[in-house]
Amino acid sequence: MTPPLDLKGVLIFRGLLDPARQRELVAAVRGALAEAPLIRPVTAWGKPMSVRMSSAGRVGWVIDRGRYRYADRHPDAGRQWPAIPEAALAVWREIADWPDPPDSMLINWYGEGARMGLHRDADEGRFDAPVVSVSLGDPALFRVGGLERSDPTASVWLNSGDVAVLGGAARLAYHGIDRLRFGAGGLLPGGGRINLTFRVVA
Ligand code: MD6
Ligand code: FE
Repeated sequence: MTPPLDLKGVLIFRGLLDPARQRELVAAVRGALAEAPLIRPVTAWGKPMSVRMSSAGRVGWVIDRGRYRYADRHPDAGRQWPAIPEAALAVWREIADWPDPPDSMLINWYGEGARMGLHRDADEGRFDAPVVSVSLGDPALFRVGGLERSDPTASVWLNSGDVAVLGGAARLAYHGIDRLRFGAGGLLPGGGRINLTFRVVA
């Protein structure tokens, strides 16, 4: 494997997933979304997010009346989340350097104009395990900073098949998605981007 790009401690494995694996993951994600439909979360500030979300696994990330937490049920469907697809677990095993499977796979869906503001992934209750992130579909401009929101940032375009790992000192680094090159990816008919993030949750 070619060594990863190191962006402020975030490791980026370019092109880790070939097109066949990307398509397999998209099909698996569509299967999960049939059981756990995408939601447009409303932030603590009352603003609907531009990214739509769902989850798979033991727990899923939700915004519940302005509070960010992991819930064992889909808020609308009221059912448990679907299992994390095997094709997705295989990526975690390959790259996470962690003995246990993740508890949750967050599914982020970006349509035209969607973005994600600078944030930290800090709702997991433990931060020793890495967060692993898979990009599928259109290229996205990924920004990484430090442990403080005001720290300087650096950016890189994430392409379909790239895998990013936020671990070690970078586990709680600020990061976000500034914009997409909508329709430039070719993987998803009609354009868009799927981001999968795997988390170990207390
Ligand atoms: C995205 N990613 O790529 C947003 N979080 O669409 C994240 O928010 C993220 O890439 C934790 C770890 C890696 C990530
Ligand atoms: Fe994140």
